Amino acid sequence: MPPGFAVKFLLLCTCVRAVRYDTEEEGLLAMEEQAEKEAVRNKRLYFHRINTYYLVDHSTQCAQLCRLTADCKSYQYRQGEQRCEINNATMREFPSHSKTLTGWSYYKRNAIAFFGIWSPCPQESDPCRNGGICTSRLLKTQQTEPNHCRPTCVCPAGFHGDDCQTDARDKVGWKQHGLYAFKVFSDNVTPKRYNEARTACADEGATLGILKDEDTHDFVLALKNMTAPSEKLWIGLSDSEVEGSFAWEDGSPLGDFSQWVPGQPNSQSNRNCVYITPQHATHPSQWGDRSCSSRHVAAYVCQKKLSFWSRAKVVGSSGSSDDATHSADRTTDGHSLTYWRPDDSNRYFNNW
Ligand SMILES: [Ca+2]
Repeated sequence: MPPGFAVKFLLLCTCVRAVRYDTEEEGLLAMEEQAEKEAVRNKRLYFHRINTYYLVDHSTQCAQLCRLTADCKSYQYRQGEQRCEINNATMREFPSHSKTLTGWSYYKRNAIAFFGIWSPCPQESDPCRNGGICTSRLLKTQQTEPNHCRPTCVCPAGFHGDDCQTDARDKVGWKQHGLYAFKVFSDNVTPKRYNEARTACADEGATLGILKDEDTHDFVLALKNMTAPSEKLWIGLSDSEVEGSFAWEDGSPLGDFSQWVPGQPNSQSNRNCVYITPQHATHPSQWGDRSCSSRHVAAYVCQKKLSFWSRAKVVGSSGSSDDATHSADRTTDGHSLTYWRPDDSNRYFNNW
């Protein structure tokens, strides 16, 4: 540990009020510039990945995740996928394990000069599980964050809960596919109408499944065929808003991908909701439109986004919990160096 780091760390955890970080953004920009100079473009290291994080919208965040992971020796980031991979080895150690792959950038752990902007938690007060990493948020000035000695857990995709203790990837039927978890529900005794299925998904913190590509479609079909192969299945697609103009539940129009049964949709104003046909149908596992109030569709699929940040626990510097819990959604202010902002505060959280 460099000597300067230890000093900064001590200052952080004793909450010394005199510490000011007016130049945090300049600091980040300088670090980012330096790191980008050291990036190895279009390279990815294989076989040494110890964690993957999604929804990481900047390489600097990936640097932080590496920095806060004890075993991290290198990291790689793909902007297009907002994907950050943490490795416990370097390309220099395993040159034959690196491959050329467009879009990836590879960095050594120390690509970013580090001067205490981010701090790990003391081990004794680290509540994070399942690969979650613990960090203290640190903000621009002492005025904007009076309680800056608060470790929070950053959960890998697929985990959530205060301490990243909940594994959402494979629990009670939810299965992870990319950034989402899907679950097929079925009840052929009291089948749900489309809107009832939509409400049932909302009760799960989810939406009806959005199957914009073949990969996702096949994934959902596999789920369906495990639990409800003989049922029809509502998906989150309808033309209720504008007849003939099908749109997904997220508001986006039906794109290039579709799996209509030949002759469907038959564009009737009383057939606005889309289902997938049963496995034994004449045209198995394809799409048809039918009345949204039909009770002949006994299954539906819900999806929910797996959050990179979920609920972040706030603990005191002594390690004791307090009641404050920050829902750390990503900010929407468009600032490239702004990461997440707890939504229970209107202060100038510009970091985490
Ligand atoms: Ca219609």
